[in-house]
Amino acid sequence: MSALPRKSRYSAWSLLREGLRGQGGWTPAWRDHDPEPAYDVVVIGGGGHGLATAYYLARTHGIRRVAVLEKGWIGGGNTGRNTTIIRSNYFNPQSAALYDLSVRLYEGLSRELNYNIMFSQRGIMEVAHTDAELESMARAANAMRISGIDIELVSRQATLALAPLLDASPHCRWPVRGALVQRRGGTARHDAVAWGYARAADSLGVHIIQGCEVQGFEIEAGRVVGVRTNRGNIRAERIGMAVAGNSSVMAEMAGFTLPLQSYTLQAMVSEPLKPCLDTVVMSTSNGVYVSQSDKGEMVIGGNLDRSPSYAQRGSFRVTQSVLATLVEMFPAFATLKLMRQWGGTVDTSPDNSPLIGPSPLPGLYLNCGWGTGGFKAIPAGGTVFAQLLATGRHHELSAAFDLSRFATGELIDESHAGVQH
Ligand code: FAD
Ligand code: PYC
Repeated sequence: MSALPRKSRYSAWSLLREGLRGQGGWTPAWRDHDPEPAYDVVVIGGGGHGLATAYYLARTHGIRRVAVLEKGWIGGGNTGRNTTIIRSNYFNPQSAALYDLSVRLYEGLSRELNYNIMFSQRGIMEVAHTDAELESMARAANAMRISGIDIELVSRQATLALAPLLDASPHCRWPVRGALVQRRGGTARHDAVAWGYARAADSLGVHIIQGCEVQGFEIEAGRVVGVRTNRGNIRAERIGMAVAGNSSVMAEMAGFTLPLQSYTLQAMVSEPLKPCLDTVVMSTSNGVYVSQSDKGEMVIGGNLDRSPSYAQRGSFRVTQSVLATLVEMFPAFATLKLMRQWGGTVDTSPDNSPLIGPSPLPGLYLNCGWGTGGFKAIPAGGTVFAQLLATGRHHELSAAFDLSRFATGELIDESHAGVQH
């Protein structure tokens, strides 16, 4: 087993004691540090990718003079706003390899971090509503199987058995023809992923610095040597940016542009229900998906709001169309009350694949462009980005995602990889 963060010191008695005396004896899961003048590596962005990168830098590469700079609070970006779907059913072999590494790392993550991330492999399914859709799914399934992904094309009957609340009536709006199912897919608790990596990184000596906004870069002889922040300047040998939703803004500060567009992706949760859906259901053609959280809420999402925006809320038009389609697919949800709706800003690339690799500014490295699907990629993204930052060279799984693909034309088109592209 790898280097472990400290074991839980809390028994049932200590929990009761803390509850009665107001939690005064609990130690924070990670420490608050003031920035030091210099580190070996600075990671900008305290979301899942930034925190995982810092953890693997320390654990795998033994680099412990690492700071994670977060302008707000850790996990307060898309990591804490997403609908937590984890899967590796991607079409291209490069994507399948990267995302499947992530699923495998998720499978061991609670143990690795000694922190319960509540990974629930309840399976994910993409429903086919037409025979043509079923045919493309069959072809996609073959491609995924060649890449070693555990994907199954299942019959209408099996689909309805997995999600009995789907409308199965003969003249329904969205007939169920079958589905693409990945049984190892599922969901995890998003905050726990951020907190687990933060605690583990902290215990290995990483400085997690919240309320620290990067506002510019220090450049000497054409190379970045540090960042300017609201808490002073910090020098570093290498700097990684994992600032989903803000990547283009940060690139502009560094003097280059990225092939990214920023959009709002929204999600909603209903009032809690008794357990009624024990898998994740997605309808790619409708741009709608739903799962049930451990609290019982239906977690609902859909397509991007298609006007570039930095607003973290989304338009009512999209909310309404997602919900209308959901109710057409699941008539039983028609009377559900919606509790909350929110949005996150996602950076999407032209081929819907991430950008990982050196930036045009020497010393600055990119982990961005995950669009609507980067939560599932956190453990793998952290692994490959840590290797890049530690050595200056790509991990074998990240080379294909280098920015240079937009010059060579070697794109990795994943435009059909999710409901929301
Ligand atoms: P973030 O978690 O956004 O972290 C980036 C951090 O950088 C933020 O905390 C931000 O405050 C910080 N930052 C920005 N600028 C600066 C600065 N100048 N200085 C310092 N810090 C800065 N993906 C899936 O795989 N499955 C899903 O089901 C899924 N559902 C989604 C649903 C919604 C509604 C949304 C919005 C996204 C969803 N995603 C999903 C995508 C996923 O959430 C993201 O791809 C992923 O969380 C990106 O992680 P990150 O660590 O790169 O970014
Ligand atoms: O990447 O699986 C995904 C996803 C689902 C909803 C948003 N992203």
